Amino acid sequence: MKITVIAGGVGGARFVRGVREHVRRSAEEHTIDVVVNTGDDWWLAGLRIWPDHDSVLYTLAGQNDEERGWGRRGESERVSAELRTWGVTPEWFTLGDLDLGTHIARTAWLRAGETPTEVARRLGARWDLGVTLHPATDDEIDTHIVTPDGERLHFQEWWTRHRARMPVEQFVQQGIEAARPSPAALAAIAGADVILLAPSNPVVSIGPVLSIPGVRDALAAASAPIVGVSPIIGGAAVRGMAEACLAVIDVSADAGAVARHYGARGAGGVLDGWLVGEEDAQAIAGIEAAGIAARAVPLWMKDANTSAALAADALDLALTLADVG
Ligand code: FO1
Repeated sequence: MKITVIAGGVGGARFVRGVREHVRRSAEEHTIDVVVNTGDDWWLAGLRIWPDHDSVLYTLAGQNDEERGWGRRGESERVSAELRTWGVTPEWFTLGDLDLGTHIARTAWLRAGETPTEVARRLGARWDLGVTLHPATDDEIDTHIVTPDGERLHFQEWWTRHRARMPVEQFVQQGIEAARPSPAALAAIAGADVILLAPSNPVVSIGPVLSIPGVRDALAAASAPIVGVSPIIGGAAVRGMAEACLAVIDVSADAGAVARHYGARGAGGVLDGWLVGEEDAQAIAGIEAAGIAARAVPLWMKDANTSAALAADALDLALTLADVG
């Protein structure tokens, strides 16, 4: 079975790890393609940083810092101190020594003319990930926030320096109008037997992927059922600051509202099915009324078992929908 996951950062990485774990436990042949968000990406100290991609890469490689949720395990910060002293990186954004290795290699390949898709292939080849990572687009679509008084800030500054506390008028993906989905991302969507939306931030992780001209059409045309997993459990985001982001686009932080935000595929949206936490079972009626099949299952990904079980639940709903589709 060909599984394609649309994912962002930490929550997405954990979910993809669960899908891989489930697949490893099942006898059937599977491939897993991950279409990863590039809206978090930015240039810093002349290096191209891919936070969401690197979260998935390091997590699947077993090289991630599980506590911090980003960067490499066993990291040191000798060069980072020098970069700060030279003033090329700010106090509020740390590039660890091992992590710098990734950014320098990536930037060297990009400067040599390789596409982000090709660079992602090279980075992933170093470890036995069990999945293939595809940047959603080979174009730059860096997310910026626009404050109520019109000031523009890269998402990373808002997120890491201001911890999402600075008021936001709107999120914009800079350059989105001219962006196109990467050919690999389109192939992963068109060729999938099942498409899953990871429980990533709907606004700054899944949102930018869906805003790339052509992605929504590709999802609408996909023969695979599309099932998403709620990033909100019991009215609160599992990680990160999804509530702050949802408030900006006037979507309430609840499992049903996020499903309706994505919309039913039959009504111009992207979802056929949606998983909510057992705590949110009362949301199911409203989700089904919007034309989206829904189930309440355990959503907390505490370890390999719970992550694999969540993946199994998502695939099970997708296959049920494929049968009736
Ligand atoms: N997040 C922080 O809160 N502080 C940091 O200093 C920081 C550095 C960093 C370096 C590389 C990288 O790939 C991610 C990094 N992050 C940091 C996390 C990043 O801002 C977030 O993971 C995503 O952009 C949000 O999903």
